[in-house]
Amino acid sequence: MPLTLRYSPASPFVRKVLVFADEAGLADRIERVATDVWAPDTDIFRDNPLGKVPTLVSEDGTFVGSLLCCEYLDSLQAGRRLIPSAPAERWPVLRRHALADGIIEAAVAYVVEQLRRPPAFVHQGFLDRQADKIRRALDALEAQAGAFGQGADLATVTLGCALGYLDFRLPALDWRRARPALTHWEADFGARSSMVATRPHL
Ligand SMILES: N[C@@H](CCC(=O)N[C@@H](CS)C(=O)NCC(=O)O)C(=O)O
Repeated sequence: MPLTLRYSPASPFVRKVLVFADEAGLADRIERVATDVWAPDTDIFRDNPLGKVPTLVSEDGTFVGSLLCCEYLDSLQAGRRLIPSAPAERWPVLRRHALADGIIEAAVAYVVEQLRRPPAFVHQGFLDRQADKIRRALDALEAQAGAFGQGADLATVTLGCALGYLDFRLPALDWRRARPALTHWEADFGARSSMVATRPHL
């Protein structure tokens, strides 16, 4: 049975699952079903009561949320795990993942506030709060960038997608400024075929 991914080409959370699948050698098994979760007649609720992408439908059930999708994909692959199980590797990867995932979460909240609300209701204080979260998390990751390496794991995949989303939706944030280590890391990681094949678009 194929793995069916409810998918949107602009979603960084979906991209995370696609890059993870590719890095795990499972890209061929994923069947994408284009899904506009914002369309009034969307049928996403059939698979996900929360109305979100990514949602991964498999013979083992439906997986909701990017982390769970990645965990499931990792369990299907025979190679090196992208979510390590040995504690010495596992906790650093999961801690970095939480920061990178939080950047995506804040960036998506920013974009939704800006694009989905009538302009008169957009709350500048809310936008500033999200931008501050992003900046602080980037600074924390900048300080750790030496430990990332160029290999793919849950954290690096998520960080690559977070930075790609900032370029795509929030270029004015200028995340590269004063962050040379992340800039250098992203230039290499962003050139991986899994990243190039999943560049966000509308
Ligand atoms: N924590 C979830 C967040 C997923 C999410 O927020 N997806 C957005 C698209 S980027 C969505 O479907 N939003 C629709 C909504 O919030 O109703 C994950 O890791 O997958």
